[in-house]
Amino acid sequence: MLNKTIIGMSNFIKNIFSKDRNLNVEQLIQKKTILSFTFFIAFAAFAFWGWKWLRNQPTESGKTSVPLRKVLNANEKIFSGILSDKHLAKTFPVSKAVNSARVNGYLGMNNNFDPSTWMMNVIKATGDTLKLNLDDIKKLPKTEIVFNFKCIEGWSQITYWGGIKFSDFIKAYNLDTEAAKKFLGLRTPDNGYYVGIDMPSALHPQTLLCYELNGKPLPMNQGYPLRLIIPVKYGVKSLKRIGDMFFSDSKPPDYWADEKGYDYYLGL
Ligand SMILES: Nc1nc2c(c(=O)[nH]1)N[C@H]1C(S)=C(S)[C@@H](COP(=O)(O)O)O[C@H]1N2
Ligand SMILES: [Mo]
Repeated sequence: MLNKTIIGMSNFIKNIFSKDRNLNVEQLIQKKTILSFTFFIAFAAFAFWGWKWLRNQPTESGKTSVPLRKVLNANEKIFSGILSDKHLAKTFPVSKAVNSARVNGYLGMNNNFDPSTWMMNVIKATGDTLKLNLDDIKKLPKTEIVFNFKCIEGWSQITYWGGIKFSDFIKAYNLDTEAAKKFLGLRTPDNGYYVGIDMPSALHPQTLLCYELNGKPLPMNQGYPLRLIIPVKYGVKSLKRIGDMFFSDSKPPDYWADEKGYDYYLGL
């Protein structure tokens, strides 16, 4: 009995290493089955090991692991170049826009805000600050856009906005030195919400400093008196109620990228 088993086993092993042509159909099927099973187990073990390895890698301030972050950063590089700054977002006739646009996100929109004293602080490269009120903004040619506003949470809405082109604003206030930096930083007056935007996307012809929704002044909870509208990015980047604006070559703090590890660019 034991002998039989040993002979059986040794034949079995021998068959695995035999050339196919020396085997009968049954032995051949057995060999192929064993081999594919072995490869399957080896692959699964390898994948599991890889996954364990990835999970045990250090994280940058407790978020995405470093190797994964490297891949995401590489993706960012590729997509921040291809998307956002080159193409135009699709636009629609005003009749397609919703009458009451959804309100989403209240960070930095605190109730103590006093609109009568609002000014936008444009912090220049030299360090001095240009203070502008809404009339200074409204002096520039008005641009309107109707586009599909997309939130990263999964909803989208065709909405109708009015304001000035960010690129016109840069020209009108001689901010070329500032616009030569790599990033634009924005924050609310209370610093409760903040975003960073790559300069090519900020200068994109559809990016607006926006003061109107549906032909009327922005409602309070949609960023009165002035917000960003940047159709080539997800909604998170369209900061409501601009307080400060600054320019830098390094990535400005960005609420969702810093807090949740979201992609920094969020281009569409
Ligand atoms: N100040 C401020 N701006 C903000 C947010 C926020 O929480 N606070 N949320 C962002 C997100 S996630 C989206 S989708 C849009 C929503 O703009 P809406 O309220 O006009 O729909 O605003 C963006 N700008
Ligand atoms: Mo959003």
